[in-house]
Amino acid sequence: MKTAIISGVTGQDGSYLAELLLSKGYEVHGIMRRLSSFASGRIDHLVNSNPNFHTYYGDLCDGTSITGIISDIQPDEFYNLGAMSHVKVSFEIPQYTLEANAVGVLIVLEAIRKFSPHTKFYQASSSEMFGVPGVPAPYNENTPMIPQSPYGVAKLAAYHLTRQYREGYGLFATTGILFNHESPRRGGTFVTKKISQAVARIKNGMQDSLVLGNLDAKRDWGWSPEFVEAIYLIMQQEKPGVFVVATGETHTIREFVEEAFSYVGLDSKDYVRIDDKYKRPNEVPLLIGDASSSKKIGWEPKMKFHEIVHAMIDYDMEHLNDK
Ligand code: NAP
Ligand code: G4F
Repeated sequence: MKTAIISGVTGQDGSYLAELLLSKGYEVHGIMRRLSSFASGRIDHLVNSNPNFHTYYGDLCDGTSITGIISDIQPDEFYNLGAMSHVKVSFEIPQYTLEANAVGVLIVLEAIRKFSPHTKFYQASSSEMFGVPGVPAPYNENTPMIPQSPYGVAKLAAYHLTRQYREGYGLFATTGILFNHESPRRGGTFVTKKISQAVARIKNGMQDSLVLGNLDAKRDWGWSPEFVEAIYLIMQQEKPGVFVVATGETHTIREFVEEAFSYVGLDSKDYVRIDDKYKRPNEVPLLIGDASSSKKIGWEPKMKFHEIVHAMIDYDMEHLNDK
């Protein structure tokens, strides 16, 4: 039985990846933070029912816990999905963002190097590492990376640490540069989920309006359950490297809003307001990916933009009273 550790197992991708690995016969060890309220809603169904799923308290900012878990389990694979993943919030807590998203990666890599060098390591890199306007699109692993947020800077540092441990120490340290990917499990403060939840609530008379920031930015939105399949494939390659995971299609936030409202028969102009508090000091105006590197290893996206919008709204319509 293969063993894997997932950091960030309580998150969107972590929960789908845990399901995928369990379905492939893995023993899965998830690292979760101790919080004062419950954050395990996405994995409760696994905790209670699957004997091959185990959880541990740990924090990427706490070397003792992470090093202890790695040296005890010495897994075949470590998927590093844990991160302070909100770009706007990273402007408000930049130091913590660097600690969790960059120093945290160093802690994991050092623990693997010292106590479990056979462990394959996957780093969750992000298209937010790109960001300069005027660079020819679509973006791939050779595109210049000049991030526009503390989040992007931290992810770029982690990207280079992963490369350096791969090249310097010969570790299987691999990475996927993933463009935005969504699902019903997306956190409620990311724009897609904020829109889909609001549309469901407005349609049912539970909310009057939706307040957003910049509607002109463009994002390449994919489907999280498909993107974790790419992550798994990247880890199964003979050699570690850099792989871009994207749909190759881009849409403005405005298009997402319009598609969402029109799906339930409403006009977005009647409900959407703009407030500068949701805008960022720096914005990445355009993201569109060239996923040739992932296509070469047999991965292709299937869910289309409008299907993603509709699936998220359908879910939120059915779960109106969920917290
Ligand atoms: P998410 O839903 O926000 O999940 C993030 C996970 O990281 C949560 O389980 C969170 O735990 C955990 N975490 C946060 N700080 C931590 C810390 N200090 N120590 C340990 N765990 C910590 O994010 P996601 O969408 O699943 O994304 C997964 C990874 O891919 C992240 O690294 C993200 O930056 C990266 N990424 C995401 C996208 C995307 O579009 N989704 C694109 C590119 C890259 P709590 O539940 O306790 O908060
Ligand atoms: O949904 P977002 O917050 O995602 P963002 O910033 O693109 O980051 C996500 O994707 C990255 C990959 O490219 C990941 F690495 C990262 O972890 C995260 O998953 O914002 C998308 C766009 C931005 O341009 C933002 O300015 O939507 C715009 N936006 C407009 N109004 C808003 C809002 N974003 C949020 N969160 N909330 C708004 O009210």
